[in-house]
Amino acid sequence: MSPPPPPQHSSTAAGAVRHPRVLVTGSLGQLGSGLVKELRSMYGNENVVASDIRKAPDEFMATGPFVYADVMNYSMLERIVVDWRIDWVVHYSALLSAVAEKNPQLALSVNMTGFQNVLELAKVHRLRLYSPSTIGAFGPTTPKVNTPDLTIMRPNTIYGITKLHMELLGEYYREKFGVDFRSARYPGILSADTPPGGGTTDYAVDIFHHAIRHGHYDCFLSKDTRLPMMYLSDCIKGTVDHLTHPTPLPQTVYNIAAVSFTPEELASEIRKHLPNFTISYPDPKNPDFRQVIADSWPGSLDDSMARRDFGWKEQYGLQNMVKLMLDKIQAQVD
Ligand code: AKB
Repeated sequence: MSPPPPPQHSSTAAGAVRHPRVLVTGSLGQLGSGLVKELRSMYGNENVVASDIRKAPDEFMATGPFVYADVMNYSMLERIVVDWRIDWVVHYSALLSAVAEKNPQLALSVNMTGFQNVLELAKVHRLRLYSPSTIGAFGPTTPKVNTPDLTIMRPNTIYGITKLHMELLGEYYREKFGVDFRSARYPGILSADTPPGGGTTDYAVDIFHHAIRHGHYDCFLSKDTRLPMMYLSDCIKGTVDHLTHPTPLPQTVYNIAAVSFTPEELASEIRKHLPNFTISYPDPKNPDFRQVIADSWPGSLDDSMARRDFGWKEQYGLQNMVKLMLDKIQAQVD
């Protein structure tokens, strides 16, 4: 690995400011690539080190540093933190709900050991650490409507269990060791450019590709499964605002959400643009394994604390999000 260039500075009325150096793990995933782009535009390409265990596409290599980082390997991570003089880590490496449920052992390693490693590094090297949680951290006994930040949390999926472990351990390190740990519970994220990676909410992205390419979608969830969702650019903005908030926030973990809908409501909105679009659902007697996961999650979140504490506010609701998704995917096909 070549040595990093000197830190980038920018001038302000008060003098020179050194930008934070940020390491993003899992940066080739649905969220990571957008966040890396945004942070590079804010802090300079050299100050944002993207990492993953796969080869990066050319645009990553062209705009800034990219390193191999196996989050299960503590000393490898520590070397990156030291060599690149990292100040903040955004930890995106994780197995999502559906993939985790198929491979619980791997989910325990990646989601729990990986998080424990970055948390310990944050303690030792005084790093700010942002790692997202999820609606999956709730469970079947959680109140389903307008679910608050603090409520019953008894997840029954391996994904949810690993994310609740993350929330609690991060909070413990914050209180016990003063680690600046921040987290938000993400809903399902929709984006046209980067595919989601094995979640239960992935139907809400797949549906657009199928609608445009085939005019039909075989949905794996039932027509009335209501889940909280958000457009990617809102998620990135909310994450950046949370990550960069200058003063300590009263809570460690916040709900953030934008819109809630069912597959049938999404299909109806798509039909306003593509009147011939059709959708089919599984036989209720033979549900997909992801139905059980979705049924254990809230249908809507109360995110008023995030709105109050770091100004969280979405730009996209169902109508403008559907239009944007269709326009973007249509442009990819043309
Ligand atoms: C998933 O479906 O697993 C994720 C999530 C809601 O955390 N998108």
